[in-house]
Amino acid sequence: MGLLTTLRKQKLKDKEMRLLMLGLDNSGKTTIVKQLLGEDVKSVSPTLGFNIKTVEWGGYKLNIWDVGGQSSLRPFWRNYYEKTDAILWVVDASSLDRLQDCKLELDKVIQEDRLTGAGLLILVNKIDIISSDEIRKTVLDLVNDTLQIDQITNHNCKIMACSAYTGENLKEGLSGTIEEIKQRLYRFD
Ligand SMILES: Nc1nc2c(ncn2[C@@H]2O[C@H](COP(=O)(O)OP(=O)(O)OP(=O)(O)O)[C@@H](O)[C@H]2O)c(=O)[nH]1
Ligand SMILES: [Mg+2]
Repeated sequence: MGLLTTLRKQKLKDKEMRLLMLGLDNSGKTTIVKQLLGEDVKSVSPTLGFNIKTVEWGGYKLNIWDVGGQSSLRPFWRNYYEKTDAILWVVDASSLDRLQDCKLELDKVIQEDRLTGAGLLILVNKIDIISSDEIRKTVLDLVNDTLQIDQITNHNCKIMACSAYTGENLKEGLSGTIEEIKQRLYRFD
């Protein structure tokens, strides 16, 4: 039996998924993981390397790789691509002036061969700072247009506004991505 077949069989047995969380620094990646783990969301500091956290999700083990997003750390992102089932790309709704930078980085990531086939969930985080539904929609449209989501064809891409502070939309957003991974990887269960 080849190594890849063995790895796949082990993965099926363990019911594991590997989620890679990326995005510019300060967008809220670590805070999102804390919210998912039920930890205190108000005590975070910039990630200088990476953290791996495991979240139980309906009988599945989600291994979430949370990687620091500062520009000096971005060249290291490629070290984490292997065997990724989905990319969680976090956008900062309070820092829309950085959207072009965000687009440049996202483009590099989605063109990576090693990430081909991985799902892509764009989480527009910190939506709690905007209470008006109309402005929220305007922000989502702006992110959608600037990141040119419609033109992403090599990944199954979804976009969702969320808040790591309140937890709003976080589980709903993730569940779609997890269902999509299940159908791809575990369809013979
Ligand atoms: N208002 C609001 N602030 C948030 C939210 N999520 C994160 N923050 C704040 O944004 C800042 C950055 O959060 P982090 O989780 O450290 O961001 P990060 O993306 O992990 O940053 P790096 O590790 O440097 O890549 C912190 O001050 C958080 O408290 C949110 O949903 N709403
Ligand atoms: Mg972090």
